[in-house]
Amino acid sequence: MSFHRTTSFSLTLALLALTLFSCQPNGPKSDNKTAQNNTPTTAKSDWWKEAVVYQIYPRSFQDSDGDGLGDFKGSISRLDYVKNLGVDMVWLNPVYASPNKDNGYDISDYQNIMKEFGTMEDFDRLLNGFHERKIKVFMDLVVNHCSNEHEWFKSASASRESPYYNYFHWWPAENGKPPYRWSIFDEKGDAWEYNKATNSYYLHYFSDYQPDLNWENPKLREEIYKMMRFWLDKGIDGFRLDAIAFCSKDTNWPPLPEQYKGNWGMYYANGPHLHEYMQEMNREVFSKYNIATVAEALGDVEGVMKFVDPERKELNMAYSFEAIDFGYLPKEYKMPDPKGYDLVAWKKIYEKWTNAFETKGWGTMYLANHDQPRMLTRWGNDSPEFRDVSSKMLTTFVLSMRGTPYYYYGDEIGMNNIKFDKVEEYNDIELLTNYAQVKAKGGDLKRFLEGMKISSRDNGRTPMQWDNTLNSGFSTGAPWLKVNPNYTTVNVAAQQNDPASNLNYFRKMIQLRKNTPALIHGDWELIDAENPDVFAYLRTLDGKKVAVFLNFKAKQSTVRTDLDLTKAKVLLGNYTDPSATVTLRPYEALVLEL
Ligand code: TEU
Repeated sequence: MSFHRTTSFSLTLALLALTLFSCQPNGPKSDNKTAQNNTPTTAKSDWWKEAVVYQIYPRSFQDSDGDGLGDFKGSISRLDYVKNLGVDMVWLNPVYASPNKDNGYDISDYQNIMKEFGTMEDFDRLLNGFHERKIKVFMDLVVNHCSNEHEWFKSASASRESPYYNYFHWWPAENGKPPYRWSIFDEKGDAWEYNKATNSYYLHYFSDYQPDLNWENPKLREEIYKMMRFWLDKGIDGFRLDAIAFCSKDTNWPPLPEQYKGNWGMYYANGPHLHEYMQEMNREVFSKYNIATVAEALGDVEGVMKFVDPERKELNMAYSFEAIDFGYLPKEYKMPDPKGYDLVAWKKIYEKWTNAFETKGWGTMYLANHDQPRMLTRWGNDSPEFRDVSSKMLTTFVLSMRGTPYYYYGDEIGMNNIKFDKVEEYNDIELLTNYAQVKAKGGDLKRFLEGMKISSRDNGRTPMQWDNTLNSGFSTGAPWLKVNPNYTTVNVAAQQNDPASNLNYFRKMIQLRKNTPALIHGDWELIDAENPDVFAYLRTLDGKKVAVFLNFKAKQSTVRTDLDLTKAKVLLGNYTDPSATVTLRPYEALVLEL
């Protein structure tokens, strides 16, 4: 008896201590601190496998103060909207202090908030608001590089004696010109930038405003882990690790291997210590929290598997680029092939990636994000006749594949590319760099801008279309990027109460995924793989079979299959009167229980 009393007394004390410890004056209480189960597993209980992720680009979601830029107070006013979508997790694009040369992907202070978005208190309220609605939050973390306005870089670039000099990669000028390295956002395409004060060159794989951090320095890594713990202790539920595949470098800077010429990103993405660092990060940080992590991972199936193979104890998920980068003409800046894309070849890419994670690891599924154009324009058909059905068809695709779906804000109402005519209308550093390069080479600028109408990143960054009032209800001031003029008809208010709308279709499709374990965990197998018009597959779990037929063309198309549809039940379709058939109307989507 007395033993029990003592035990319960100490338990009460322990609980009290724990409560006091985890109560932060400004922040929400951390609820992510259960130790991560690191045993190799493909267990069905890993919550992030069953989650639907909704990506919010806060700069374009909702403005509250009329400065034309989205902010936290604005996002807070839309919490119930997000809740009512039925999503489980939100990915927030970077919200840290930043001079915004690359819209937050150039961080000047990792533990502070971008002033345009609000304060840390506002962030805490937003995080709390999501948690109260049982929605988890992923932070986007950019640690391959920081901003040239970060205190570390300011100090490092002032003197070689700075304690932060070795937080970056330098090439001393007395050794001559540095060995060539390619930069994605540099007009000259040169990743080394000369710095007078230190008489050395610093490395930047992105723009010269984004110096690469030196991961080879253990002190830098420890700083990063400490900063990650700061956010996790606040209670955030995971990280999307931006450009993380680039963090390890071969600091002997050998000449680029011949096979990577023209595809240098792939070479940079597989540095010699990359996976040691990921394992260290897991040991030092991730393993201590019940969170989810996703890498922006370039590379082939084997390379990406290394991030997500549970036995390696690195990250949970990764997304890759092969399918999303498909269908562009080679040797041009994302110029879509005017002949369209080859659906059979595209399906094979999905087959390869989906099967790769069948027994080990876990995949992701997305058709758009802040680095991509709108999925409706790129992969569907945004003409007035087909925008509605083709948008719903793509939503069906994203939410019926194996792998955690990442769905981009605005796609649920069928937002499409704005297709700017003039370069002055764009904001994106990538486009402006590429434009300057084409111009410098005397290239065809008109052709470049035509291609950008389909592929530029700004197409996916225009403000959310809430209603048909001024600036789509996004802001009372001039928006930082133009609102798509079709907001007068394509908006949330117009779709909210219409049961046949895109928005309500998205909600239904989420519920269907949640109520149909075969859509989440089931085997995945292509049906009629060589069909040039239809993307069809079968999901099977414990004897339960669900077939998904997606017509990707603006014409009637037929699925060739031996599957018996006589007893099939339509679980969902994007036309008002769907029936279980192999003959599909333009862009028709059918989810059938067999
Ligand atoms: O993107 C990393 C990356 O590799 C990009 O170059 C990507 O391939 C490109 O945007 C496609 O057009 C991440 C972020 O997602 C992106 O927004 C940033 O601009 C970039 O890192 C630099 O931080």
